[in-house]
Amino acid sequence: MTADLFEDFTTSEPAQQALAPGAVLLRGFAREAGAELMARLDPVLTAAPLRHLVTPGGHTLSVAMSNCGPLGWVSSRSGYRYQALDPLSGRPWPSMPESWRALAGCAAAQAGFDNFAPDACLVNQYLPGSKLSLHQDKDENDFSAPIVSVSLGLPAVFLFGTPQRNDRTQRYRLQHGDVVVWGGPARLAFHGVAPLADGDHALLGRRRINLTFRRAG
Ligand code: MD3
Ligand code: FE
Repeated sequence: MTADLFEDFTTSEPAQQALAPGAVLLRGFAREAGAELMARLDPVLTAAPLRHLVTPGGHTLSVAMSNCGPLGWVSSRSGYRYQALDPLSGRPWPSMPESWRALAGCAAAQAGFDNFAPDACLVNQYLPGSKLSLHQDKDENDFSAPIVSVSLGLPAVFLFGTPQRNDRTQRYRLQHGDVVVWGGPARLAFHGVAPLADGDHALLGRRRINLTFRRAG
């Protein structure tokens, strides 16, 4: 009871936690920068609105997505790919905010990946009930670069397995400001997000935003 009550305030949770070989959780790494990161979100989403992508199998994703940076990840009936133009507007994706790029670079360096130079940032918006099924991120050209993920807003239960789909998964609760760096042997691990529970976050309201920084090209 007492432990639950003070979960967020104890120092029993180390600031840097290895979830698996190559996967480093930096609890609260983006917490202080949260408001600044969010201030850059509106202009990005005005230029490239959130949309529900369709998978090659014909399913519509419950997570709404957009991108910024030189390349953006898109899905359609014809497949998954990174491309320089937003298919909605026919124009380049908005540029990656400097504060976003800097935070991702610092997190990667903290986890042991120097000189991380992301050329794509996928923006995921979860509303209550949104989920992401177990998948691998393998549309990037260079698997030696890590992926850096930044969680903002409502907490989510994140599922994390191995490069074998049927291996059992670990569950972690990712909260506002948590950053995870996925590199090395964790880079091709299967992962997903359980349906988002409803709630009301002081800064973001009834949603969760996840930013993933990638070296795609
Ligand atoms: C582990 N996003 O955008 S972030 C995705 O919370 C994605 O929106 C989830 O999976 C989200 O592709 C999870 C954590 C994450 C991102 C990429 C990974 C974990 C990863 C790539 C390899 C291994
Ligand atoms: Fe993923």
